[in-house]
Amino acid sequence: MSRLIVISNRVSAPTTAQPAAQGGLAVALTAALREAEGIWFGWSGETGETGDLKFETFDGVTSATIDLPEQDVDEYYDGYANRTLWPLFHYRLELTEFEREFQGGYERVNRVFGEVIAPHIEPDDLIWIHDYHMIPLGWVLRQHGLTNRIGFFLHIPWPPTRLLTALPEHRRLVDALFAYDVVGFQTEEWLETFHDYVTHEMGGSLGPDGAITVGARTIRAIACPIGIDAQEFIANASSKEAAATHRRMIESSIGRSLIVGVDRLDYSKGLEERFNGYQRYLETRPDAHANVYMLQIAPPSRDAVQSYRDIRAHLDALSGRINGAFADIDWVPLRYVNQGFPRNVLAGVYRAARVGLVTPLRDGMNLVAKEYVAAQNPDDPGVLILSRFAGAAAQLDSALIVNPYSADDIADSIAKALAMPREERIARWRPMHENIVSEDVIWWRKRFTTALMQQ
Ligand code: GDG
Repeated sequence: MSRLIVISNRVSAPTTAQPAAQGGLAVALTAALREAEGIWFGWSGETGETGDLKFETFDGVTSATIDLPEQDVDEYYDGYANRTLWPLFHYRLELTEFEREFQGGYERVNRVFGEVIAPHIEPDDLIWIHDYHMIPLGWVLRQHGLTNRIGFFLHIPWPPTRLLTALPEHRRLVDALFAYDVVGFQTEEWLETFHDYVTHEMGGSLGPDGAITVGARTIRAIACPIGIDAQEFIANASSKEAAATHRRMIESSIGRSLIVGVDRLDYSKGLEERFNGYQRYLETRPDAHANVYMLQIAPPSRDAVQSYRDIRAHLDALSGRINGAFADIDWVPLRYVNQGFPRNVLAGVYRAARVGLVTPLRDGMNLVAKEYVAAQNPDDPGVLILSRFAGAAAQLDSALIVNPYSADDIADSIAKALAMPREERIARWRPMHENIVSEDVIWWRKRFTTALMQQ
């Protein structure tokens, strides 16, 4: 059996410092690495001289990391990845920064990764590279003479051609994708926008089974939606900790229905628009005040980047205004919490919530939507309100689908969700649950690696 090599910006395999794999992706890839005796390569998250790879084998899985000098972190990670590609690929041209140094740092770090990783690759290893931080890495590895099967999976949206062409050197970035054998996107929609670029900007042609030819090179591009570790999450939801959290939420809500949001603090998640939608609900339904409250969990992320500090300040002010305007002596309409919680606590929160509000402005997939569904009580499930612009909406189409830019649409959907009879809640929840169980993260991993092996 070939070994599996995973390469991503950060490694989330279990280590001595972090003994349990965190999150579905980590769990799925860790299981595959353990079976295939593979290695997970990436940045350690530490700043320092690059030096040699540090290997650690823990619980049957080997991870190998390097440190990066401060300049590389600034230009590659905070710069090109998070100030150029992330906003551009989430359709936020006005937040996108175009600096030549960022691109230089990005390509330099990808070259460094290639140099340090290539000597550890064996001829029949299957290589799977993840996400926008590492787009050129397959090409770099080819320059080192590797002829292995190499796949790339993009976790975020693929932007429309007219947006992507705003990126200086966009063609160079996309050309690099043609070093892979298989390129995976979260949804058919992102795959179609990729096709559009290839046919209009590169003169490429589309063939059967996802084949795409540009010049002499043919690759395969597929839609391969990521799932969650459904069994793990269902078990989480019935754990002791989840039950204790559930009780705590019910007690503290004194009979009011809970609406929950859980997101990294990121402008792509539509938090400001969500708060505005909730505010519209409170303004237009004064009779409902006694019956409802909202909890937004939003652990801060990427706070080295100014646009993230800005969104945080906006949300602080907005949540304060909403509570100032609507709170009563015994009721706070919005609990806004800037910290992370363990996964089984989250599962208990999801289960206690009558409504899951997931309203990103643009999202590759959105795993919170899937986790919310997985955590529900089958006999009395809550209602998922889901943005049409989340990749997850293609699979979870029996959710209440909303336009996240419309405060009225969000407000009306909250009202509809809270009034929804149990039979309708069950009828909407069941097909979503079936999808989450059948197309889980293991299914995703197998689908991608099978495509890669067949190529
Ligand atoms: C990218 C793409 C795509 C959140 N708060 C806490 C916590 N979380 C966990 C959630 C969920 C994960 O973080 C977030 O995943 P998302 O999919 O919602 O979003 P991104 O971080 O933007 O992920 C996205 C994903 O990659 C996978 O391909 O779906 O579109 O943007 O699992 O539960 N976890 C814990 N405490 C928290 O407070 N433990």
